[in-house]
Amino acid sequence: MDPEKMSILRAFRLDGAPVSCENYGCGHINATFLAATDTGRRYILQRINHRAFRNVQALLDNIAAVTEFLRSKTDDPRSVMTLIRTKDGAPCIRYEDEYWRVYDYVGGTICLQQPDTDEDFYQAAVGFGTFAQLLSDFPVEKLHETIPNFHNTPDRYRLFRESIERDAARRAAAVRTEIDFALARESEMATIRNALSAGEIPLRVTHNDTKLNNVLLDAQTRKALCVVDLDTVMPGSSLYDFGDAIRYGASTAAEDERDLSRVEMSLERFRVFTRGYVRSCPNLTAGELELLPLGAKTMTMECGIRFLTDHLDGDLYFAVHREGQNLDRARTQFKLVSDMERKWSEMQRIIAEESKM
Ligand code: GN1
Ligand code: MG
Repeated sequence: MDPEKMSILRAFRLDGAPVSCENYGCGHINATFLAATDTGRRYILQRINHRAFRNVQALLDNIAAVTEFLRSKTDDPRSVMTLIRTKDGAPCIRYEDEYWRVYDYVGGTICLQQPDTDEDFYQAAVGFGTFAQLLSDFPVEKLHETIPNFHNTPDRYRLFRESIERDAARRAAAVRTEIDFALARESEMATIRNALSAGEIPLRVTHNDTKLNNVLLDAQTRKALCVVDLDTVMPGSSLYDFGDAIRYGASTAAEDERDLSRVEMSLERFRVFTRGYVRSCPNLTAGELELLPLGAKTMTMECGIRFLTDHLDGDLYFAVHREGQNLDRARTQFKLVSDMERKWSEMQRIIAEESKM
């Protein structure tokens, strides 16, 4: 094991001495490692990306508050992430200008990149829906915005326009079609933000990054067990969580698929996720239910412009493993948006049917 990680791990209150530490998972922002000790215990070690999360203390305060709250509502310790403190009692350590933290590893779980079956996706909805439901009486004003304006779609458009103007990596001319596709939908994409500002839909504690791989399923029962990746838990809208989950998990292909003919939004997956989400978070208002299809479209569009912005900037934010990967990601998102537009009336019908049950 490299000596740097060894001494970082040693700063935490682990059960046993660290013996191994390997790359883990496929997040685009933080660096994640799976560590083990000589007693056989496993831990998740993460280097927090403090260029994305500017206020690491605020982020850790949020996580501590939310996990404590969730723990008070459940008997199953595996269902909530546990932050491990350092030997000094701190929630992270600073090591050469980087921040590191450790979580208990939740064993006996599976983490999927795509649902194997509809039931898996239903369980993801139960995981995220239950998370929202359990946090519905958490005092939302106590949470910091760990990334200001994270799902403020009009602001994402503002940054997108600035990147087009700047054209730092000289890539704008080659992606004019994609740019025009996004700009043509700009005004519609402000609807949710406006509804939230006008108080037409409630501000809630939301996860804000509800990719399928951010909910762990129990390996034996294959039921939703634990919601992970809590860095973006902050005040938001249920439409963000619903929408982001559809964007990722209802797609028939990977987020960076290059063959766009394989990318579609599955109506069957849309239905099962809706069913799981509305059943496990039954206090969604009529206003929220009506906007669910637009939640899916807005989050998909927003993620697409974030990928395209980063492509224009020269790949500074999302980790890329090959040239053009952010552009490929943007294109899958735009393909999904087009597909949703084609399937719009069916999406609305599904919401009406599933929210009556
Ligand atoms: C990032 O960290 P990860 O990979 O779970 C991003 C999300 C995007 C997602 C796209 C803090 O999530 O907002 O939807 O990539 N997280 C942050 O795959 O920007
Ligand atoms: Mg993640």
